Amino acid sequence: MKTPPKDPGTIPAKAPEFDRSVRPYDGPAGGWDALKAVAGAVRGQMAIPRSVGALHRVNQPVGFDCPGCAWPDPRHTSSFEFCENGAKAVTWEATAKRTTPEFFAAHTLSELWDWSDHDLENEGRLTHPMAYDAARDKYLPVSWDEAAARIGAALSALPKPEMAEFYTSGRTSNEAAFLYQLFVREYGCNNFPDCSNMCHEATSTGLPESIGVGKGTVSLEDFEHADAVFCIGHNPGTNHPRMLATLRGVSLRGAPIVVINPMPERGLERFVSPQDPAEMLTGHAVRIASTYFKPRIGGDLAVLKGMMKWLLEADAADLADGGEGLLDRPFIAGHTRGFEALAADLQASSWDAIERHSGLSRDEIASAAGIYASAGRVIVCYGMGITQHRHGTENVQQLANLLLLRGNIGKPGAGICPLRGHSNVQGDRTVGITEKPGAALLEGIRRTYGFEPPAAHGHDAVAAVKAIAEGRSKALVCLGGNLAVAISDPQATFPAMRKLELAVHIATKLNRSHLIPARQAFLLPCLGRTELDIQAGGPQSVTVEDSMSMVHASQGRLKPASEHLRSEPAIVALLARATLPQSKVDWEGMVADYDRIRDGIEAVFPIFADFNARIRMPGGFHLDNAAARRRWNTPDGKARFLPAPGLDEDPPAVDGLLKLATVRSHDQYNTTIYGLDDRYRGIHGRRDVVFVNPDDLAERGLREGDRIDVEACRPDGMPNGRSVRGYVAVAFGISRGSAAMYYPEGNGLVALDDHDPRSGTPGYKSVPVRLSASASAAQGDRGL
Ligand SMILES: Nc1nc2c(c(=O)[nH]1)N[C@H]1C(S)=C(S)[C@@H](COP(=O)(O)OP(=O)(O)OC[C@H]3O[C@@H](n4cnc5c(=O)[nH]c(N)nc54)[C@H](O)[C@@H]3O)O[C@H]1N2
Ligand SMILES: Nc1nc2c(c(=O)[nH]1)N[C@H]1C(S)=C(S)[C@@H](COP(=O)(O)OP(=O)(O)OC[C@H]3O[C@@H](n4cnc5c(=O)[nH]c(N)nc54)[C@H](O)[C@@H]3O)O[C@H]1N2
Ligand SMILES: [Mo]
Repeated sequence: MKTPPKDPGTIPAKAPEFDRSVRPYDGPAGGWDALKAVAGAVRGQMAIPRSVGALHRVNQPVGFDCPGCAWPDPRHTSSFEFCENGAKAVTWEATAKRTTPEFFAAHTLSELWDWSDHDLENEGRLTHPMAYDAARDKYLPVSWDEAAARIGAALSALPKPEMAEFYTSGRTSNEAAFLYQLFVREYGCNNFPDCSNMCHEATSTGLPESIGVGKGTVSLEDFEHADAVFCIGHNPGTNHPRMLATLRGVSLRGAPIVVINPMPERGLERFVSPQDPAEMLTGHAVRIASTYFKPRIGGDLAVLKGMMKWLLEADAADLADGGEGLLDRPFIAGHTRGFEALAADLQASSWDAIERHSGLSRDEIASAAGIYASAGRVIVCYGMGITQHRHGTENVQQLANLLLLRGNIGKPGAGICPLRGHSNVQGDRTVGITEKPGAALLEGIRRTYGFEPPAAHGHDAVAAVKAIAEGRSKALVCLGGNLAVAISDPQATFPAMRKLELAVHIATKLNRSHLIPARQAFLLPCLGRTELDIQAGGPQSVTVEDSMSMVHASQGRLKPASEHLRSEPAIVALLARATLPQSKVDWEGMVADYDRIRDGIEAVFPIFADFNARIRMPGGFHLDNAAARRRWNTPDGKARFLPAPGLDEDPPAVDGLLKLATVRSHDQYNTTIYGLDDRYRGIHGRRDVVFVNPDDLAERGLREGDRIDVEACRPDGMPNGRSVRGYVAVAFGISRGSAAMYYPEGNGLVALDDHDPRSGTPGYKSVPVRLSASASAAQGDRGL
């Protein structure tokens, strides 16, 4: 993969350690390396008894839900399902390390600011509620009651409730999220910035228009019946490792798996299942992708249009030959609207343009479409490679179009499968975390709790940060997460957040968002998923909803990391009580027994009928999904074909620029950096890398190992003022015209305004960049 230097005289010296830190990985995904990685993770957290005890109870009928991802569990799991990255997530939470008041006494926030994201969280679990002391620039211990009283007073003192933002990260349980939205709505606003605004918002915006629900329509069983599976823009070997077991099953049945991804991802190529002793002993790997297409970054809209165009042309040819055609005509006639407009749009898109924009040849597209057309039942899976673009919403809708053309929604073995991120990001939405409440939600709250919830739409994540930057919002409460680091544009975001009057973080571990002190700032430590939650009514369990609408209970068993921790529902109730002394809600009663919170959820959302009984059944229950039954909750009761204008999911880049995607390494969970390796991509001990096609490097007179600067540009090619410097070029099998680096390091390249105008999802996968040789050592512009 190495390219010879074009003009060695002008090229900076190779970083000396390059050859040790970048070594192509030849092994399969999974296998013994995965087991070794877990053993290392457990040792690193000095948590052998806690972690091992915890790992045995992950995703068991009576255990806790893995905080790793939202991929569902096989029903009635009877044995421990090994998952490397799930194990890292559990170990990271079950660590024996503690971030105590003594730690905070020893370090000012300014000093901690220079620590890496990894080092901050690696101090371990937060143990005490803390309040910021500006004079000393330190967090000092505070009692829960005093913290709550001061937070309540600060929220009550705002001129209007719309001046506060209430962020949610998707690990939050249904119970905590429901109480949170109730508190915020009784307080008087709908400002619910949420991690899903940076993630699958394009799904939540796009799919309801297409099929009437903003969620996936498949179940795990459907994978047993699919005749073909398409994996577009997601990396399950790292981000949904348990999905590899499902894909392995599909492959072993002989059904094709078509991957569309600009990067070669090992988990999508071949896999040795740690669950399978024979595979582990022989090292015999199962192939995952039957065909791997590498379009350019941002080429999906053109690929999908090309596949549909091929389908229509092949359908016409088949009809002309006296065949039945390739489309599901009875389905299109009975269940859909808009076919003609879609067909006209596809006809107007030329093959030339499709090839140019997609980065795939017409033959490659025809081959993908041919596999699609010869399969009776097809599942399309997708992730951030589809949603995090300027036209993420249109992208998602093209996936739905493709499926609808052959009736692939609402029948066994077929459907759409967005891979959700956080383990309960979907559930949080279901129980009311939304800045745009619908009439049914408002009516449910009114009916159940007797107060008038606000109807005016509030802020999503980008809008919230903008409101803070412009001084329109003065308070930020975060139920988990690391908003300042996760959102784009640290140069704008960090200084903006320093202007807040109030910042409240409910968290398990210390992160950079906590180091941006507002005039008053509080750090409120909470229980994690793995820990025992005992309230007045005894031990409690919470519930979560996975990517496939299965709701199940989660009960932690570990002794809490500190006796001062409180559960998320208890903390939310405490803040609500302190802020709303006249509240109509029985906060204490609900926290004493979470069954009462679930009664509330059921009363507001009829879809949860019989919640407490159903959640006690092993494996939980499935939330009804109308589209999966071919009931279309659209205005006219039909699924809709929705053509998208043009062929670009991002503004077209001018010559000489590459499109850069920010992606996750194998050793991170979003902004949580477990370690500096990215095993499957061959990176060891560093994250300051940019993956580039060898020909694109050579064309710029660069070679692997060079220090390079990455300058973000506007669509017209002019620099947008954002760059990272001194990163190391890695020659990689990524498609031409594309580049990738890690998130969050790459967030400094994305302006706040670079987002899908319809869903607000930032364009994290589509930054036009210019690469050049650099003189500096690695340096991210983190807006200090
Ligand atoms: N271990 C671990 N698990 C996780 C997470 C984690 O950080 N670590 N994060 C969780 C969260 S919140 C989420 S949202 C999910 C994310 O899971 P993914 O959606 O898998 O997330 P990314 O790592 O961002 O990678 C996306 C993939 O998209 C590809 N890609 C980039 N641009 C394009 C494009 O234009 N077109 C196509 N077709 N592909 C493209 C990249 O090559 C990469 O393989 O994972 C969840 N699970
Ligand atoms: N450039 C770029 N930016 C991105 C993305 C990208 O692909 N590229 N992806 C986006 C996506 S998909 C997402 S989902 C967001 C993620 O954004 P967030 O969800 O805000 O970020 P996380 O890194 O998951 O949050 C980590 C923190 O959560 C806290 N935490 C962990 N467990 C718990 C718990 O049980 N309870 C509580 N209260 N706190 C807990 C810890 O303090 C930890 O530091 O980032 C987005 N940003
Ligand atoms: Mo996500």
